[in-house]
Amino acid sequence: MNSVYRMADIDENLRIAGLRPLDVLVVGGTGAGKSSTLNTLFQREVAKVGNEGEPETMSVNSVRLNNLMRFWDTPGLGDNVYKDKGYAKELVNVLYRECTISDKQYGLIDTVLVILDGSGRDLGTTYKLLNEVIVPNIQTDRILIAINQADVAMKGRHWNETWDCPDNVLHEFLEQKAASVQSRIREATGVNVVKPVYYSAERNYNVEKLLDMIIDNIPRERRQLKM
Ligand SMILES: Nc1nc2c(ncn2[C@@H]2O[C@H](COP(=O)(O)OP(=O)(O)O)[C@@H](O)[C@H]2O)c(=O)[nH]1
Ligand SMILES: [Mg+2]
Repeated sequence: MNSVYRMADIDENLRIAGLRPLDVLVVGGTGAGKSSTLNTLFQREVAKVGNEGEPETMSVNSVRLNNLMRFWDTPGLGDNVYKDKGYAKELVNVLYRECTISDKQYGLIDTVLVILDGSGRDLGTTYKLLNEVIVPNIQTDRILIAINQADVAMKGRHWNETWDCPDNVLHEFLEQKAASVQSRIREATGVNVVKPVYYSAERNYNVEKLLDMIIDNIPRERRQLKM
């Protein structure tokens, strides 16, 4: 992804909100592809990618895409209960981190991007993360959902290797998956999220759609922590 992608739109949306940069917290289960997503967005290795169930991201790190957007990579949820408690605590800490602008305090994180592994069926970890950690600690219209690993959503079948994109069957499957994730999140958490984007960090497929979702949903105002 080009670091000047839709720069004027981002700039304009941030100006309306009085924000700069946009701070995006990236969360999700271990292995969903959070770090891979950042590497693809940045077109270089900004985050360590795990393998064989070995999570690589041990703490919260931030990287700037340009002077308008900053992403916060986090370790995953779902390794074990003990670590999950630590993870939840760390996320809550970040969600309550403050920044000072013109002598006023605001929440540092503007948007939470929840990444799902599109090849898995189990959404339980993500519902738990949303219900227990995210929803209680940030306004729900700041939560965005994205489905990664679109290339292996049907176990690698129906991926068109020539064009490096889904064929019609997989495309239809992904459309339905996005709609069903959206409605299941509504049922499980009560949150009306915008329709999730599906993409593949590994194949660099639809990654611009992921950025579009973030850019088009930039909050209209700074985040108040004390209400
Ligand atoms: N097939 C496929 N594999 C992916 C994709 N994104 C990430 N992976 C793989 O999933 C594993 C976990 O990725 P990682 O970015 O470390 O996940 P994280 O724990 O959420 O940060 C790695 O082996 C990646 O190569 C994708 O879009 N497609
Ligand atoms: Mg990671």
